[in-house]
Order: sequence, then structure tokens, then C-alpha cells
Amino acid sequence: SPGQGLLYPQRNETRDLIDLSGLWQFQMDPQGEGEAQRWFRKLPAPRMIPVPCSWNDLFDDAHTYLGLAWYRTEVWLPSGWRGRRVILRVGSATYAAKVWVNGTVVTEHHGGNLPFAVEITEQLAWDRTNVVAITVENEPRPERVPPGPPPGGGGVLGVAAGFPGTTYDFFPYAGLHRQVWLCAVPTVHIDDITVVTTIEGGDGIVSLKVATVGGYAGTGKARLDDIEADLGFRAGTAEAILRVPGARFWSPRDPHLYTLTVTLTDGVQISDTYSLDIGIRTIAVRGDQILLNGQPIKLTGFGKHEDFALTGRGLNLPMWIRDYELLRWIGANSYRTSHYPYPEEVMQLADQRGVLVINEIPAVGLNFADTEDLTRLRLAETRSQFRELIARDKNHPSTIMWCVANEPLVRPPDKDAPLSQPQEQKAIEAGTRFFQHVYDEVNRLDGTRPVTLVGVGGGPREWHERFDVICINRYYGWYALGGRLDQAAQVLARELDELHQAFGKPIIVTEFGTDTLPGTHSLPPEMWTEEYQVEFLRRYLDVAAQRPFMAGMQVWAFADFRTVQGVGRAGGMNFKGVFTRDRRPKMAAHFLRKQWTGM
Ligand code: GCB
Repeated sequence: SPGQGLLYPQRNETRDLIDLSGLWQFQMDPQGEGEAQRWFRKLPAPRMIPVPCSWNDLFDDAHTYLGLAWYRTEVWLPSGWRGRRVILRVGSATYAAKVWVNGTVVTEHHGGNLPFAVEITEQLAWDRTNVVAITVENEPRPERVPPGPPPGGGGVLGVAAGFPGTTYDFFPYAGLHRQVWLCAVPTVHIDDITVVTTIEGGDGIVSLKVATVGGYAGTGKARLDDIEADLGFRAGTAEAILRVPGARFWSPRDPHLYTLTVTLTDGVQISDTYSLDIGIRTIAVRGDQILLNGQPIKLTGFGKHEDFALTGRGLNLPMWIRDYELLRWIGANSYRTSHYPYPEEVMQLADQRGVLVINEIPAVGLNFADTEDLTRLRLAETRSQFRELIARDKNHPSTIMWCVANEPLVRPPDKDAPLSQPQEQKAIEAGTRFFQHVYDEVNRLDGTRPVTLVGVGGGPREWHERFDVICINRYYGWYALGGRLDQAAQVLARELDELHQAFGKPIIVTEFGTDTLPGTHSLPPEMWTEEYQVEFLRRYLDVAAQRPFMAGMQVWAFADFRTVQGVGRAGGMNFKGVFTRDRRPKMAAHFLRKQWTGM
């Protein structure tokens, strides 16, 4: 197996790649008969589907289908790959996947937004095409993360309860959402690199750990510009420290990246090499401030979604490039990967463009009033997804914080049977234990970044206690106090002051916003209009500006996005975007640009 590392695939003098993106064969399997009928060899009635892409917006009969579906493709391997290890890497399969190569099951994976890799050298043929088949399903099961709704009832908020049933409002897109790659690597190869940077005066200190597969016990080199260190491997791993005098520290203003190259070499021959771009920076919390390179930062920006017409949640690089352009245009320095990890390329772009990222796992819709069994299963799922996320994203300077959950809550599973006081207390304690475990695990995996939890309005305050930064989503003036913006601002101000008093930690409002139908206007401002969105945002930003302890304000949302069908979401859309789904600015976009850029 390829080890625990999730380094981004690379082509260089020792490594090669085949990107299997393109048209694959596709067939839904609602009866689950494909495996017994050996569909992993041949699909009986396939149609073509692009990979990567969600299937839901392509075929009418697949629109709300979340069950099992088959993907199949064929690939010839170059003869030059013989003698190397071949690894199959799936960028993201939402939610559960099983993979066959030439009829043999090679791996299974759970968790919809993170990559997985498996060595397939043994299963490959060199004299004919190889058949790769992958099943994907995205059934909303209660034990998953994000959890599906409890049996018999759906919906997160009363307003969003809809079809398909989910515990959140975004559309549960399904499919092979990112690239599938074949990677050829040397038998003994670099499996993982962990980089931690610190600052001493004007110098950058780059500490690295390298892990290999194949029990490498030789030597190697690490190089950054013209600075070099020797690596001596024992039991497959080595460590080194590089000092960069007068370093350029990574920041939104100067997102300077250094290329770090690690090489396995006996001094003459190179057996493997891998390069990655790193930023030298520190991130820390002190009192109520977040410090980047020792200086306080305030986050401006948005909660986002990976969502676009037709491609759904499939990798859409044109959309992402446009989004980064718009983030710059509007003067935002940050966003949150609500409510699941975004593509690896998108994290690389954040590094290059100096965007600060709150990196969130797909733990949205957790309800601690559900059974202990469900909580236990969700904890296991959360932990394994976190291991993968940190393995994938730990070297990105742009990731400044991990987020363990969005709006966990305590809600009676049956809305007609409210929880008793002891039941509610028990549920809150179950959540406290859950987050204690997750916090400790995240800290063990990466002790270099603050960890946060995003709390829901009216949710238990004690869940924030564990965490380094207090993130809250608030909708005074929308879900509560609709139409009463002055009153809403007062309630917000009072709550922020209380939170600051109670915790003395940095506070970020990670969501605040109003559904806004583009082109709808009113005077005086009324709900759903562009004027109302502007006035709502103005109030919130003013309240924050009067409170120097506030560490950031992220508007919900960057752009309008697809939701499930229901009475709370007109046209199957969440209209809280500052941009429309096709990225046209609403009035609020111009307002925020003035606020954030001074232009
Ligand atoms: C929230 C959720 C977000 C929803 C938003 C809304 O609190 O975190 O996923 O889209 O509210 O618009 O209701």
C-alpha cells in the first residue's frame, strides 16, 4: 500500500502521472445488482459521464438519485512504467466508494471530499487495457459525516426541511468530484513530507520530516533555494532543519512561496524526488487576537460553497479562478471551506494568492440528541476524515485554522416531543466529550494551528470552551427579528460583548447574511431586497468595527448556491450570495468592496 501520505501527485524525473479525467461509462444501480453481475468488468447499459463532475444536474433521472452508481473506464499503461509502483488516487468520491482494477477489489473509502490512494501494481496488465471501475453512493445515512436525517424526518431548520432529506441546506451532490489519477513512483519512494515553519528574528526556520515507503535507510537531500541539508534515513524516515536568513514571510500582502525539494540520493544517483511550494509563516492565538507572523490579523471575507451550474460539486477550475479574482476585487483576505474540504488545487491557489483559509471538515448537521451509538460512529468518521484532511493540507501556509464542525446542536429527534431538561443536559455533555476527543486528535496531528468550532445561534456555549477561536453564525435580522435591523444590531452587539467577557478569545462571525433576490429593490429596505442585504451587512460590520476585539467577519455567502427543494428555499436556491450563482455582483458586493478596500 502507498503508506499514509497524501502528497499531491507530481510528474518529474522519477515520477509520472496519467490523469483519467474525461468521459467514463456510467450506470445507476438502484437494486445493488451490479457486483453480483460483475459490472466491474462490463456495464450492461452504460451512458457517458464526465469525470470530474456531479451526476445530479446532467441526467433528469439522476437528479435526486443518491444511491449506488458505477463508473468505468479503460486505460493502457506505458511500458516505461514497468518495474515501478503504480498508485491509483481518487481526488474525491462523494460519499462512499469501492474500486475494482481488472475485476479485483483494491480499496473502499468513506468520506466525500478527501482523496484516497491505493497501490495497484499487482492488479495491472501490461499487454492489454486495464479496466478501472468505481462505485459511488451518497446515501444520507445517519451514521455518516455529514449525517443523514433521522429515519422518517428530514431537514435541518424548519425552513430548509426539504427533498432530498439532509441535515443541511446545500444540495447533496454525488459523484466522482475530482480527478482520478494513476501515478508511477519508484519502488522506494517519498511517501510524505511534513513542513513546520517558525521565525527567529528575520530568519525563517523550516523543519521537515520525510517518510518513505519501502524502508529506505539511505541518504537524501532537502533543498530550498540555495540552502541544503543532508537527510539520513532510519526506518524509512528522516528529519532536517533549514535556516533561511532574511526570509520573506508568507502573508496576504506578500504571499511568497519557496520551493522545497526533497531527494533520495546516494550522492550520485537520484532514486526519488518531490518538490512542494511552502510559505514561511507562523500562526498563533494570543489573548483575543489571531497573530500571523506575530502581527494581529482581522479576517474579511466569506463562507463559500463548491457549487456551480451543471458541474455541481465537481472540480471547476474556471469557477475557482473567477472566485479568487472576485475575492481580490472585493478586498476579502479570507474564506471558510464551508462545509467540507475544497480541492487541492484551490488550496494551492490560496497559497499563491495569499488568501487565509479556515479549513473545515464535513461535520455539518451533527445532533447530539441522537443516540450514543450514532455519536460514536460519527466520531470515528470525523476522526478519520480529519486524519486525511491534515495529511492533505498540513503544508499549506494559507490554512491558518482547522474547523471541527459547523453548527452542531441539540435538537429533539422528534419535533413534537421536546427534550426534558436532563435529556438536554446529557446531549450537551455528549457533545462536550465528542469535541474534546476531536480537539485532542487535531492537536496531536497538527499542533501548529488554532482549532475552532462554528457555533449556531442559541447553541450550547460550553462547546466553545475547548477551542482556540470562537466562531459563530448569527442571523439576527433574518431568521429572528426579520425587518428590525436596529434591534438586530443591538442584540448582536450585546452577545459579542458577552462572549468576549466570557472567553477572552478571538471571535469571528463566520456567517451573517440575508436571502436576496437579485434585482429586487425596496425603500425603505425590506427583507429579500438588495437594499436590505446592504443595510444588514452594514449594521453587522459597524458593530464589529466598534469592537477592537473582533478577529474577523465572514459574510454568508460568497455566491448563491443550490439547495434541496423546500418552502424555505425559493427555486431550490440559497440566495444569501453577495454574488449570484453565475458570479454577478449584487448591490452588497459593491458595498463590501467599499468597506474592505476603501475604494
Ligand atoms: C447556516 C448554515 C449554512 C446555511 C445558512 C442559511 O447557519 O451554516 O449552511 O446555508 O445558515 O442560509 O440558513
